[in-house]
Amino acid sequence: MSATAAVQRDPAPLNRAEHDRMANAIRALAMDAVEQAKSGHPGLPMGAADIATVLFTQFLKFDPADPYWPDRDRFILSAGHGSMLLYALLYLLGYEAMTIEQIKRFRHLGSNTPGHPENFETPGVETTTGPLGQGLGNAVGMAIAERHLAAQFGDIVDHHTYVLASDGDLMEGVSQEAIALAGHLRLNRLIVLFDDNGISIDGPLSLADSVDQVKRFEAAGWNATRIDGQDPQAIASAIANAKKSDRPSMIACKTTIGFGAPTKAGKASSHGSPFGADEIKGAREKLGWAAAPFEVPADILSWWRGAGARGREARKAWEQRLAAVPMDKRGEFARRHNGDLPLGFADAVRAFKEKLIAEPKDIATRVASENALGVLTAAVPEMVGGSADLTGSNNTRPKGMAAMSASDYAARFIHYGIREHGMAAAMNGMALHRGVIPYSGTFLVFSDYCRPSIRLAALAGERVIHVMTHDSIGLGEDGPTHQPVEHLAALRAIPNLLVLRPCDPVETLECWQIALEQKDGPSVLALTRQNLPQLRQEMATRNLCAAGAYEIAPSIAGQARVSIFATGSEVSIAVEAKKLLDAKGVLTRVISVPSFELFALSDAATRRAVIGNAAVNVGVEAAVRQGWDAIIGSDGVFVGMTGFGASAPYKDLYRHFGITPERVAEAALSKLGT
Ligand SMILES: Cc1ncc(C[n+]2csc(CCOP(=O)(O)OP(=O)(O)O)c2C)c(N)n1
Ligand SMILES: [Mg+2]
Repeated sequence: MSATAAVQRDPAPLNRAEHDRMANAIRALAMDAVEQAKSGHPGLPMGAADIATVLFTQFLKFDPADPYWPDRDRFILSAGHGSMLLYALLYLLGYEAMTIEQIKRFRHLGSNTPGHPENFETPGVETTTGPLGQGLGNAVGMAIAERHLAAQFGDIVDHHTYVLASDGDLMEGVSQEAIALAGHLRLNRLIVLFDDNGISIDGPLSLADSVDQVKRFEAAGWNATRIDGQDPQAIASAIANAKKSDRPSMIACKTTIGFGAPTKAGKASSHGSPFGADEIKGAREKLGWAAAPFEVPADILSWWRGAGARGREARKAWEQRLAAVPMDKRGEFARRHNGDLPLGFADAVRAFKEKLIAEPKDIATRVASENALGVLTAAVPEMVGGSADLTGSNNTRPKGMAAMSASDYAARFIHYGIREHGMAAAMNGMALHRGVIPYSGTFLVFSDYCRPSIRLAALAGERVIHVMTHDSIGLGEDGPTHQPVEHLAALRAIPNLLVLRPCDPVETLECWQIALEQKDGPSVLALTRQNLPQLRQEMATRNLCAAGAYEIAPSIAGQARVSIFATGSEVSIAVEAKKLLDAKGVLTRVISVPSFELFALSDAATRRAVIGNAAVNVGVEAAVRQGWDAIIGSDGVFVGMTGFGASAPYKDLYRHFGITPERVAEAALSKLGT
């Protein structure tokens, strides 16, 4: 039997000696790369090498020749610190981009082997992990996307999502949200391999944890089991069973961190630092690994490459299945997978904008968003909405949108439950899976509960859209616990995140258009609870919000002495203030600033023209000043919040905190010295 044929027996286990040598190749590469980089985490790759070898040689459906094949199984290394496990696998399996040179340059600038896995750097890496728990949350979203698309497209979508999760992943709170959601939706294509090594950085897990993880998963509706994670037969039969389950599965694989290291195995000291020459020498002896650093014996490499070639047939078979799908459906699948919006999208936006102009309405922007969603979700069938138990408040469920459940995966609205973090992490996974555009709903103040996932969406360049309503003291009586004041500034601080705060129904539609067209990054739509006047009453085919800032109310004659910049609900206050100032002969203009980020992207001349050269610049936003100086200058006047809000009807709050047209006009006049 040839070496290649040996690994093509599927899913029968390899013989033990072959298995051990293949797993040891991972261990050796991990030790060597960490040693050379003088930093990194050898413990996890060494402990989990047996799990990975069984999964990748016998079960995982993938093809290194086409890393983005839509129907591949997804493998998520949630414990991103174990990145060398993944890089070793990609190299051994024959992913072209993962050369031994890249492994040698682990953790160095410009390599595709960064400290923690980044999907945008490395073909074969499905998501960006490192912050523990996020990968597990992403995987739930991928498993949702898989079931959803399978329900819509049939057997051209038919794959599993596997996760390798560590103690840390399961200790993080977000894992509870993810697990509960997956169990509830009975995502049986989701299989979590728990690297149950009982060790974290501080030492044995017993220092800080005594949860029975198997019982915990079972309580959430999973199929869960415990095995010896160093025994390839046990691993293979547990995965085979999990694939038959009607629920998501968790396999607690008892492993030894740093397996093979003579003095550090089983200890926290193997977690996150190079072993040193002596320990590596001892490990090589113990594992029977005689090859030089970064060398993999030819027979072992060819077994691995054989395992890498295993999925080619499956991909070809899939291509045939796809070819048999009627052309329009196939085209639709490809469009969604590529992330291109439907051809009719721009027309749908324009037609709806004309309608908004023809029938102006003084409504809250959250209601304007619901109205826009009615049109947009009809035009863009890949939009999958949701809310973290605030559906009626966030207005994210347009009429007629059915709720997803274990018996209806084709439905497009997800009741995420009170799980903002799990929701945001799952949305990242949905976007990375491709084929869906997820949008969510919660209150803006709870963006804090989503923030770690929003940050990763921004880093990884994922199109997820967060609808965040109740975006200021304007929410009123619920009081300061629910009134965001620093959140706009905090979100604007995240690179590659668009923060969009529209002022009326037309801007709301434009902001939705921007968010949907933003293929390589996330957006937050900050929307009001309270009604606002419709300020935009003239048709503009162009998306005015796309400039980030534009003059919404020009000076009535000649040069303005005051420029008022405002966002969202404060734009109408600015327009009222302008009337007061104009009446006093102080010519004023108003600039709506729906997005600081987009404005910052405009060229300097455009920015200068929009900012203008009035004697006084005033900024108005019911939030803290941080970030505003870039627009109004450090000598600009800011009317907003300086601390937390209060509980009262919203009009009383605006008066109480001095965010009124009168106060804005006074502030401008006093700065003018008149
Ligand atoms: C949210 C988050 N907090 C802290 C860390 C830093 N950190 C990296 S690994 C780790 C825990 C290591 O334990 P475990 O998850 O069991 O991994 P193992 O040591 O077994 O490989 C911690 C605290 C992190 N990566 N993410
Ligand atoms: Mg551990």
